[in-house]
Amino acid sequence: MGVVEAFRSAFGADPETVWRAPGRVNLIGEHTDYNDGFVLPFAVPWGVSAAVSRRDDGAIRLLSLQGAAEPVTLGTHEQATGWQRYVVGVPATLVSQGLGVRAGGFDIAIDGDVPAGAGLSSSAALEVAVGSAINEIHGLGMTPMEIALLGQKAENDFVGMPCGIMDQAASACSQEGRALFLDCRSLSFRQVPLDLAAHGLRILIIDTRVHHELADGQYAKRRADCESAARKLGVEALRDVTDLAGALSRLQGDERKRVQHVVTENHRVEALIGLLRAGAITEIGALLNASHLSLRDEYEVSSPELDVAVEASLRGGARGARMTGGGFGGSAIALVAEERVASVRESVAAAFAAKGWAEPRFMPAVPSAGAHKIA
Ligand code: GAF
Repeated sequence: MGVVEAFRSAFGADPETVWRAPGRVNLIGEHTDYNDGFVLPFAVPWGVSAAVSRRDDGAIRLLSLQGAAEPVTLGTHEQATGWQRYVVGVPATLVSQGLGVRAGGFDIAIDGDVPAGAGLSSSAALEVAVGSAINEIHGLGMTPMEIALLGQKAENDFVGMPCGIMDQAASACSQEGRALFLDCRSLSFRQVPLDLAAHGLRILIIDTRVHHELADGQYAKRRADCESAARKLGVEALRDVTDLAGALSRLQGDERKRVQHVVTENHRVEALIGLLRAGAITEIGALLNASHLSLRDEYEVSSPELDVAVEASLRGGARGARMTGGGFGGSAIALVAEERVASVRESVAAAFAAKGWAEPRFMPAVPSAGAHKIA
């Protein structure tokens, strides 16, 4: 059953609107977004559809096609649990910003096909799909970037995850066939053509199927390390460090390592953009590899499974590979010539089997459209 039929059978009427918003992978620029830096994500073909109508009584009724057969009714946003928080956080944030939307007051049906636990930002897809639908039916006139900011604030304030803007921006603003080059300080962005097929290339997502539970606290800790280092260096954000050697000489321990990663990662994003602009996409592999080593050794957010996925991809003939997203599990990406895809998959599968780990899942990452209305 599709999301419109499910909405109709649960709520007895057609939805006012239906929006679909995608998940993302990040090509490069990891843990730079909350340091006012640069990122280069793109939307993936999997996403979340949200069918939405207003209600007059202030209640919110929620149905997930991947959840219980019956909708839940929430009197207030505080009653939301689990995935529901990402949904109700969006109207609750609009209310808290005084944008004239009543708390609750919606019927919402959700249908998602982002592979669960793969680190492909199903939460951002959920926020952006719901935000886009509410924006339309309330006539709020928000831009896609404003909807992304709304989703980020909902996740920060109502879910308690201090994420940056990358995932929601990728979901809201991406275009098919392009990556999104985003300056996370000014929020200006450019759509960068990523014609993999024309160069005989694929980006393979390797889902390790592992998510280490320490992830959430560690994300906040990385962010706090960066903010503390920026204060010590007297800069607004690590984006503003221009003398890396000088900065490193003034820091110690974790903060020193975090700064090393963030500053060099920003340079890698710009270098990769330069190669794409020169039509040299086949040459970006070394930057992907360097990004992974920096995330593993300086930022310390990789995991044994991600490291094995990257190393085995390279042994199998990938041109480059790295973990993607927040880390501590989830997915890696590998840039692979079409004729090497089978050998990369075999190499990674064999390496996982040798460790006694469950077989990883492989998916082609095709740069896809950002949020759009589907009904
Ligand atoms: C997660 C966050 F949600 C993003 O904002 C970003 O910081 C990413 O980790 C790391 O680059 O996906």
